[in-house]
Amino acid sequence: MKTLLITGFEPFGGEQINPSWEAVDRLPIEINGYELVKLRIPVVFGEAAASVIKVADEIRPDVILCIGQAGGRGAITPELVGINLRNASIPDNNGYQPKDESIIKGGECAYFSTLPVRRIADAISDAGMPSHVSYSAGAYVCNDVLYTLLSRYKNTETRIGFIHIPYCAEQNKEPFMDINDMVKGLIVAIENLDT
Ligand code: PCA
Repeated sequence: MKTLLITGFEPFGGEQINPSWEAVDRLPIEINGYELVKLRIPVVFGEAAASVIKVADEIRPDVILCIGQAGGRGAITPELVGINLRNASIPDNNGYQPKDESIIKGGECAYFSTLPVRRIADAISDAGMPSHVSYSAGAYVCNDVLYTLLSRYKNTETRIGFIHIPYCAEQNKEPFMDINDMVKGLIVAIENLDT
């Protein structure tokens, strides 16, 4: 059995819930030969990635897949790239609001995800949920996690990916997606982690 470390975020930006954790929490614990280890992580620059790495050091997962909310998007969007930039339009949950900072000073500008993002997006679409590859995870905490993990696990066997999902119905925002469809989409993603 392989191990998948899968994360969702706590709420942020005045929301009561974060659909990323709601969806991760609803996933079965075994999919496609992967045992899932679920982790709820803080919306805090630096700390979010550190909390993932701490658990990954213990359990040594084959894949780390992080899920985040992308308000304004209407589709499930696997991220192709993480960039070495922090720029926040709202403070994180620790009150920190960086403007045009590096995540890792002197680090590479960007890294590509080491998951088959095109295949994952196509498979989710084929299963009936809107999905497409995204070429920017933004410059907030989600990108912070993706870039930091890609840097930490470069040239290792551990593969890294990030998927943004829309608001869910309970948040009363548009556009939104039914949480059950997001769960279905994530299951399809996990079924397509291996090329
Ligand atoms: N979305 C934010 C951070 C936490 C989350 O769920 C983002 O896109 O950066």
